[in-house]
Parts: sequence; C-alpha cells; structure tokens
Amino acid sequence: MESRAPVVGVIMGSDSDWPVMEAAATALAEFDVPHEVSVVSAHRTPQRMLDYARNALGRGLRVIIAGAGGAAHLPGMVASATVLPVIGVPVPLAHLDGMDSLLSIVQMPAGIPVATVSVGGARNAGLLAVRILAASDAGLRERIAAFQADLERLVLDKDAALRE
Ligand code: RP5
Repeated sequence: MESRAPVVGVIMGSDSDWPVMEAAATALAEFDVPHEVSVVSAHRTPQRMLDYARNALGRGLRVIIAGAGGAAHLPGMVASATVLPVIGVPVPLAHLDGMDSLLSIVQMPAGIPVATVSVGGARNAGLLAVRILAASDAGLRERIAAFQADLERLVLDKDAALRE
C-alpha cells in the first residue's frame, strides 16, 4: 500500500486519552488523510512537546489535533510553539465531567488561538482538520459535500421511518 507523509498530527497527553482520541484518527482515515498519532505530554515530557511543536511544520504537518484531560495545557502550549492551526479536544476524566479539560483549553489568551471542540469531540476535531485541508484541496471539498449529503439523507430517512 502506498504510504504518504502525515499532514495531520494527532497528539494526546497520555495513552489513557486514546479511547477518546481514536475518533479523530478514524475521521481522518475515512477521508484518506495521512496522519500520525503520538503521546506528547505538556507536563511529563515538556521538551518532547516543544520539539514536536517546533518541528511539525518542517516535517510536513499542516494541522495538529491535541487532546488532553484535567489540567489540559497541551493544546495551548503546542499552539504557542508552532504557526500551524491547533485543534484542542477536551478529554473528560473521572471528575468534573470534562469541564476542567474544556476550560483549560478554550480560554486562551488573545494572540494564540486554539480551535476547541466539544468535550470528547474528537470526531469533530478530525472532521475540522479535513475542512482546513480542504480549503486548498478541491477533491477533499467534494468528499466533504458528499459526506454532508449522506448525513442529511440519514436524518430524512429516519424522519420518514417515524411515520411508516
Ligand atoms: C493529562 O492527564 C492527560 O491528557 C490525561 O487526560 C490525564 C491523565 O493522564 P494519566 O494519568 O491517565 O496518564 O495530562
């Protein structure tokens, strides 16, 4: 099988985030977007985090999806050390229903944006990354349009089934 260099990096603070973050990788795979997956912790591996962020553009990445839970500093810190768009995924942990993760990621200081999706919203993070890439890729835009048409059809079919 042809292997293409990754253009999206999916990173997370711990391997314990993977059950949530896997949905981002699945969405990217559905659109045949080459991606890579890594554990990069802002607190436990700070140098690795900085190296990852600083080298991402040069390695060919175009979007970074970063998921973390609790004191979720990874997306914001990565955004501070790269010019690439960063999508943050608040990973819900056992306490506080993910509100801690959400607030840690969403409330960024002006100048360093992170596009934060919903708590546990890794699938939408993957789909948002596809849309960012699609801005300069007509083929991807067509596939997104077809995907949305499928979603619409599904809802209309379910609606019709209610009256059968
Ligand atoms: C965060 O701490 C990680 O993103 C994870 O959500 C959380 C707990 O990590 P583990 O203790 O499970 O490794 O940095």
